[in-house]
Amino acid sequence: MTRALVTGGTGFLGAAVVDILLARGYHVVTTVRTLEKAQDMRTHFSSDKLDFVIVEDIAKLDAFDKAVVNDPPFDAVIHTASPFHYTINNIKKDMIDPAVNGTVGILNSVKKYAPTVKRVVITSSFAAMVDVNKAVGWKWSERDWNPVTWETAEDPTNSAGQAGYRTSKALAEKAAWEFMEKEKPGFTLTTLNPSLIFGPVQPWLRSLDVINTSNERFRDFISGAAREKCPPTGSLFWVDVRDVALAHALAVEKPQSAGKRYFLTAGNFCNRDVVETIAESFPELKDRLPSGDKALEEGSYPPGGPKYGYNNSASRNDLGLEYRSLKESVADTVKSLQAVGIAAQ
Ligand SMILES: *[C@@H]1O[C@H](CO)[C@@H](O)[C@H](O)[C@H]1NC(C)=O
Ligand SMILES: *[C@@H]1O[C@H](CO)[C@@H](O)[C@H](O)[C@H]1NC(C)=O
Ligand SMILES: CC(=O)N[C@H]1CO[C@H](CO)[C@@H](O)[C@@H]1O
Repeated sequence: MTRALVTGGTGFLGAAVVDILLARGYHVVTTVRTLEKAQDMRTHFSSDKLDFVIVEDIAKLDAFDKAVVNDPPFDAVIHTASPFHYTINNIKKDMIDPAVNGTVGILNSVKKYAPTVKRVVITSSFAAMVDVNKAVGWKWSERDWNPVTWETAEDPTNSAGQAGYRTSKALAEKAAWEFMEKEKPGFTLTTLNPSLIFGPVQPWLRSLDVINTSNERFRDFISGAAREKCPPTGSLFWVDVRDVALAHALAVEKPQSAGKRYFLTAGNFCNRDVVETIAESFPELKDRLPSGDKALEEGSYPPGGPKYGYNNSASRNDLGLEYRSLKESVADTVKSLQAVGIAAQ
């Protein structure tokens, strides 16, 4: 049995990672900010498979010193915890510190206190790959790096709004690879770089905060909030949360993933596709959805279709990942949101 520490297990992605690890027979300990956060999850899984450890503030460099120590000891650590929202007051304090210190901090703690750990997997992001200078038509893959540095992060255009999130993820992933290079610890690192994540929320995540940045467009579609006007798509690529979660397990299990980063995406999408897929699968929701070319205009691909390509073959070949279709993902997302009571049915 593999014993794994998962950080951020009550987040949208972290919960899916815990779910899939337990299904694969792992013993899992997950970090939570408060024990209350763990209550709902506790009722879902028996305590001989799943445990909790409190880590209040992931931005503290020694935050994980105690959490990485377990009896029996861990074989693997999966770090999914990182802030993901665009409401930032202080970019350094609210975004960059938690992301970078959390990442370097956990690597340090594992090196110092958890010598049995052989594999560490970190959730990075497409945000750590984005380079706005890439020409239209570029084919994105894990070879691409966001060019931001600590110096350029000081420039407000690199740290306001969405750029702040991208900067924090890029600097955190760079710091992780620098740590590996410099410290040469006894474990290997794999980073995973998912694009925008859709997909069902775990049934034990009942509160509104699970909607968050990833699924908020679905809430607006099925509640009728976007009926008059489809919001702009805002992202190039999407991927289902269950595929991203499985990739974390596979990265622990497959030796060929050691020392690599992987771009995780199922492909291009636009909001118009999402709306039309919802209408097809849930005809009863039709009058809440934006309809007609005028209402759907902003959510459509630019004329000629998606402007950027992608290459996800490393994730398919090395990890053996097969990506779910948009139709399946959208249908399951809507059902899961209805099941947790988001937007009346
Ligand atoms: C994050 O780490 C830096 C040093 O790398 C330190 O100056 C800063 O105080 C840390 N932030 C927190 C919240 O501990
Ligand atoms: C796609 O990525 C794989 C793995 O990195 C690489 O071997 C292959 O050449 C790439 N294919 C194209 C068409 O760019
Ligand atoms: C779990 C999680 O990341 N929750 C965040 C969702 O987004 C709001 C802001 O819109 C944050 O306050 C939560 O922390």
